[in-house]
Amino acid sequence: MKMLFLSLLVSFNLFAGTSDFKSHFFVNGKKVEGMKHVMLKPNQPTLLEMYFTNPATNEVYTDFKIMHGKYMHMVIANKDLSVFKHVHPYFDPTTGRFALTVNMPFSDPDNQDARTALTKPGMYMIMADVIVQGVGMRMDHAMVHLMGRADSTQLVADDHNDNVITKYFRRSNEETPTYKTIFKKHFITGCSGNIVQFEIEMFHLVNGEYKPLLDFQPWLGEAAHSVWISENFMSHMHHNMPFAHMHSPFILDDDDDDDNDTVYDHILRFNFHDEGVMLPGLQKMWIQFKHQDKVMKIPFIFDYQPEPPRNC
Ligand SMILES: [Cu+2]
Repeated sequence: MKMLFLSLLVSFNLFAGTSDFKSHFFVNGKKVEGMKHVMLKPNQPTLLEMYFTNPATNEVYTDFKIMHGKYMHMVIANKDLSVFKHVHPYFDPTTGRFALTVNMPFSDPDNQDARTALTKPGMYMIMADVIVQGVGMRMDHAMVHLMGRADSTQLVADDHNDNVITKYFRRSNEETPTYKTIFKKHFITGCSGNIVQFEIEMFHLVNGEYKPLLDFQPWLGEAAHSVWISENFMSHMHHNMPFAHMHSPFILDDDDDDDNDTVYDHILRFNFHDEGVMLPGLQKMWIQFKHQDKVMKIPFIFDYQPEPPRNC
């Protein structure tokens, strides 16, 4: 018998500037102060650097915990959510500094997004999360404006039928789609918010037939990662950022035949406990997984109308 492990509630909200944590963010050596943004030319090699201090002692934190295979996860998204990049700045333990030069090619497969991170004009939010040893998970963000004419695209919900979105995707080197996805979401309204569950069935075209996709390769320790951001997220950054980062773990074979099989389900499952963080309205969510040595990125756009939490 295979035992299905429900995905753990491995999700978190974005909060910045706590009493034990202050972030210092630099773009091309220039400090980004508070809510101000930095003006940049698109497509130029751009150095992003960060370090973090304890405001009580002014000490620089140098001890970080690896989470999902990396010391830092960074998401770069533009205002209309047409651009989403997920990269991993490099950590120098002697100085406590994290750095990544974007708009440059990397051979690192976990930084394949870096080459095209800041290319399209418009306003961007750069969001970084770390775990400081002995302090906990902390996040911060900085704003960057890429000069030029920014043509914004309106979010439009994906076609759906009874709340189910069926979408097809292709690999960048292919002409026609070879992936089929069936996206479902469920809400459970509780006392302190909503549990939002996403279930995404994955299929891959094999010999002209869509077969359940079972050969996910581990990417950053999980079967898949996802990031969910609400429309107009930039106008809400003074509060909790309407941003969720979720993971879908591998499902292990527990048939006790000691062959140490790992059985992969073709359904990705992501959970988020929304305590009023996400904004009602349109949402965009990207799932990322590694398949046939390429990290795939698949977006979904859907409506979300959370119920007010029950008083109990
Ligand atoms: Cu990451």
